[in-house]
Amino acid sequence: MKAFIFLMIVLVQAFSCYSKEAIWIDYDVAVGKIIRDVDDGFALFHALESKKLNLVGVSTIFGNIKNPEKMVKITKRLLELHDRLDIPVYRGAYSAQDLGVMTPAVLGLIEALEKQPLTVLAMGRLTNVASVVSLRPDLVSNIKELLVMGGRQKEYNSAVGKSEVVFWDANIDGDFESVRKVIESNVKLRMIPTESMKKSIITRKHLKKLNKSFKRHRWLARKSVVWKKIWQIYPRMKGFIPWDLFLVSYITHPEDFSCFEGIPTDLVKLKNDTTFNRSGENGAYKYFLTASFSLVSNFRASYCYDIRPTHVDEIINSWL
Ligand SMILES: [Ca+2]
Repeated sequence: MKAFIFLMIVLVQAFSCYSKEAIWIDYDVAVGKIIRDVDDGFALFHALESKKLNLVGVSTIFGNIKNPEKMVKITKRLLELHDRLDIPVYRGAYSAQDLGVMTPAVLGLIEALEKQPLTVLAMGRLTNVASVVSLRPDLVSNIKELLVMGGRQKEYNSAVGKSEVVFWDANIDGDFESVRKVIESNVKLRMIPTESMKKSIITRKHLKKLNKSFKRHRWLARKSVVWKKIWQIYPRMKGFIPWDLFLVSYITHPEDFSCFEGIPTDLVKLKNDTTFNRSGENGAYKYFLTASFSLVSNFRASYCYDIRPTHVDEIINSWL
């Protein structure tokens, strides 16, 4: 009888694992570091909180912090808070120069894709992912979909907040060569850009809720206070956009997103209208990852342009 019950438990666990969406997160987490974005932290939290997802692995990439090894440490802290240190974490590229280098992140993702199809969520520069599709093009078909935080429409100006900041697309601008490799791999690509997120912010109300919840939620709320204050000063908003969170929440709540499917997509030189000059001189022409039905391109992708206003409330409530 005991053996029968044990077998049933194993079968139920195996079934629940296979019925969940298998995902891989590649990110530049910085939550907990002073004056650094907390969004990758919110994304990992949602991946761990949701019962719909099976997080197969996590890899890190230069970006919010230069050293991806430090991000491995932060990730382990976040996994520990959820009692999920069983999930493997791999160090990725130190810079765009690592394109094509077999880092632990690249090897980890290759081995995971050899075992099963995965939805890959790219929340930082695309260097790790571009290395995988370059070194092992045979595995592109095992990437169910690649979600990227970035991109824009040709005709669209995505100014944010009362300061009307046009953010630079850090994940794209930080490594154009990798973006090019990814597009040319013909991977099934979905962009979740700033345009869709402009009204979806984490406010005091959300942090208060988290502060009344479990220890891990209180930790995240505490680490987000300074970041929220920065956004109040600039770009003058009541809260902050939790950018990367929406890659994970698209998988759990796709009905909340409005998207174009099969839209022509490419790296296109357009006039630089970003507020900061880090991605090229303002007014000069620079590359943007662009989606537009008026574009002539061999490549097609999906592009999400709006998120339901109640979405952030729903996601935070789903954790509690
Ligand atoms: Ca990120």
